[in-house]
Amino acid sequence: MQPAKDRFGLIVTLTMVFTMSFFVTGVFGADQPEQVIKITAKKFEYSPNEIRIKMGVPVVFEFTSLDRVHGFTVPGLGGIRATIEPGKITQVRIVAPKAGTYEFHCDLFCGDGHEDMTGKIIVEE
Ligand SMILES: [Cu+2]
Repeated sequence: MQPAKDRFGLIVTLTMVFTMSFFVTGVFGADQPEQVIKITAKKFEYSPNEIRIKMGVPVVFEFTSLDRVHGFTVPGLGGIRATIEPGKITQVRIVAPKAGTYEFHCDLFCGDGHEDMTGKIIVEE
């Protein structure tokens, strides 16, 4: 019966180590400010239009418009969307669950060239 007891002890130890590592991550994670990525929108482009983020790490996109109202949507990431208005800061929080390249685009008609107002989010593991 000794081996079974040893196994139980091992499981308890592993559980404690996991619990503590989650706790420690939580404590230190709280002090870490979320990464803010500033993006400007204007006819008919976003700048930057290629954004690299890490999988599972929350980031905040902070949009401003330099001219008129624009939209922002990422169909591949649960249809996240926002309306970007001039003179305002619009924040969008993104946590990408999977690595890959996700296209985003303006979904509010902003003139001739609106269709070309696109960009991509590259999510790295
Ligand atoms: Cu547009």
